[in-house]
Amino acid sequence: MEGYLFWILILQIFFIAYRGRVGYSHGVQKDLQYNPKNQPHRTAYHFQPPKNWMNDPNGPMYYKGIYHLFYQYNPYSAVWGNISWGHSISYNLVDWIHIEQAINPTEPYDINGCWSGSASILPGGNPVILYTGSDFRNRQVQNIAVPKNLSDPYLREWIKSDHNPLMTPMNGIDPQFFRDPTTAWEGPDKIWRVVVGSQIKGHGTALLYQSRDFVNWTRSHRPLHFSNKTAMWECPDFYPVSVDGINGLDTSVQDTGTKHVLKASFNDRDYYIIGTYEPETDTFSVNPDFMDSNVKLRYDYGIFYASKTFYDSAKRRRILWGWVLEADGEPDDINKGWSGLQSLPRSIFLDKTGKQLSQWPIEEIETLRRKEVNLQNKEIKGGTMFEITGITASQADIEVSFHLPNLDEVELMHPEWLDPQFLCSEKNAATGGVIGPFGILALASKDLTEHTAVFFRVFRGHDNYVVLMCSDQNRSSLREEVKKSTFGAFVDVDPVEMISLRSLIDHSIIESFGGEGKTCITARVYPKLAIGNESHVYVFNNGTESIRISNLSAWSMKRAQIFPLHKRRKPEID
Ligand code: DQQ
Repeated sequence: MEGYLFWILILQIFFIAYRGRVGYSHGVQKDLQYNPKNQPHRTAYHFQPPKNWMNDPNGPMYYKGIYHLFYQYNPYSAVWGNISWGHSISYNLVDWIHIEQAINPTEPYDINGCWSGSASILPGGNPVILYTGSDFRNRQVQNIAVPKNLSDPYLREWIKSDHNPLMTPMNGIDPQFFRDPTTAWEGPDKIWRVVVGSQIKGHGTALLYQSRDFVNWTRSHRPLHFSNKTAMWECPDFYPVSVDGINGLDTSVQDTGTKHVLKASFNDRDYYIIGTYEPETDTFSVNPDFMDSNVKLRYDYGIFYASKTFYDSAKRRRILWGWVLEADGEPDDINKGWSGLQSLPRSIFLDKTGKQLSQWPIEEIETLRRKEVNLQNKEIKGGTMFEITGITASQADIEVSFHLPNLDEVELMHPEWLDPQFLCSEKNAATGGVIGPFGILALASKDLTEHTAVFFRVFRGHDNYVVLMCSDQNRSSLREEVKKSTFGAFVDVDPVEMISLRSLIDHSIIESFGGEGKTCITARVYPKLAIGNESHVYVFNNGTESIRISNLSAWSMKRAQIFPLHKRRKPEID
C-alpha cells in the first residue's frame, strides 16, 4: 500500500510540473499565447494583452524614442468591468512589452472606473494624461495624471493630481454623458483646448474646455461642434491634416495648409467629418456634416470603434488605433480568457481628393513579411478561382491589383441602391454578376464550407462607375453561435485604371484596405475547420467577364513579439 501511495505522489508531482510548463495553475490558464492548439483564434501580430478584457485604445504617444499604448483593461476577467489603464511600450509599434497598469481606480473621483482619455505632450516635452473617472456617485468627471519619474524610460508609474477632478458635470451636463477628453491643442493665444464627448438635449456634442495651466479648465460658452442627427458622442478626436501630402501634423498646428478632422464614436461606429477650424473664434465649419450626405464617412466599415490618433514626431505621421471587438459570445470570451484586439496601427492622411481620409498599415508591419509568393499578369476567367499556395494562409498579408479589361457589359446601378452594406448582403459572393464579384476567399477550409469573402463589384452609375467593396462573413464559420455580419462600402476609385485590395489575415481578424486605403473593412471570424495549417486562401471571380491580376504579392507573417516584461526573452515562434 505504501508503494502505491509513493507512485501516486510521484505521478502527481509529474502532473503538476507538466501543468506548470504549459501554463496552467490552480485550473487557471496563465499564458495563452503559447498554446496554439487551444487558441486557434488568438492573433499573432495584432496587439492584445496576455489575457482578459481590453477595449478602447487610450493616450497613444511617442516619448523619447518609445511608443506608449494605454488601453481600457479589466485586470480580473474577460468581460468589461474594473476598468483600469493597461500600459504597453514599444520601440517599433509592432513588438510590445506589457508593463504594469498605469492608472487604477483608487480615488473617490475614479473609484468606479478609469475610463478613456488621451495624452498630450506639453512644451518642454512632458507628457500628461487626461482621463474620465467614474466617481463614487457614478458621475463622469475629468482627471489628470502625470509620470512619477520622467527619467524612467518606460514611464511605469503615474501620479494623479490633488486637484482632481478638474472638470465636473455642471450647468446642464448630464453626469452620465460627459467623457473621453481628447489630446489637447494650444491656440495662438497660448491657451490649451480639449474637447470632451457629451450629449446635450439628446444631441451629440463636443464640449470645448480651455486652460492656461492644464489644471484650471473653463467650459467655453459654445461647444466646438454638435449634431442634432446623433446622440452621445464617445471618444471624440480632433486633429489637423495636411492638404498637401501624407505627412501628419502635430495636434496644435493650425495654418492655411491644414484641414481639421472631427471623429466621434456613436452607433457602434466611428464617423468623421472634415472641415476648417478657426482657432481665434474656435469655430469649426464643415460641409457635409455628420449623417448629412449619402456617403457617411467612417474610418472603417466593419468592426472598429472608440479609435484614437496620435502624432508620431519621429516619423512625421499621424497614426490611428481602433478597438476591434469580438463577434463571438461572452461565454466564448470567458472560455478563451480574453476579449478585444487593437487594429494594426494605421497611418492616416487626407486623400488627394480632399473629400475623405485614407489609411495604410504602418510600414513597420512589413518587417513581419516572410516567404513572398508573387504572380503577375494572370487572367481569371469568369466563374473560376485558384489557391494562393506557399504561404501560411491563417497569418498572412496579401496585396492584389486587379485590372478590368472590359467594362462594356457592366451592370447598371439602380438609384435606390444607396446602402452598400445591404447591397453586399443582397449580392453576396455566391451571387454571380458581370464585373465581379471578384476578390479573395480568406480563412477558407479546403472544401470551402468555411470562408470569408472580401470582394468587389462594379456598376455603371448615372455619370460614373461605382465600385462596391464587401466583406462577407456569412459562411465564415460552421459555428452557429458566432455573429456573421456582412459589411460593405463604396470605394472612390476609377475601375478603368485599377482596383487594389490588401488584406491582413491573423487567425480571427481580417483587415482589408480597398483602393489603396480609401475604404477599410475589418472583420472578426471564428472558423472551426479553417484554422492554423488547415486554413487556405483563394482568389475568385464570380462575374461573367474575365479580370486580370496585374500583380499579386502574398506573404506569411511572422509572429510579433508581444510579452509581459518578465517574459521578454521567450524564443520566437512563427
Ligand atoms: N469606453 C469607455 C468610455 C467610452 C467607451 C469605458 C467607448 O470612456 O465612452 O470603458 O467604448
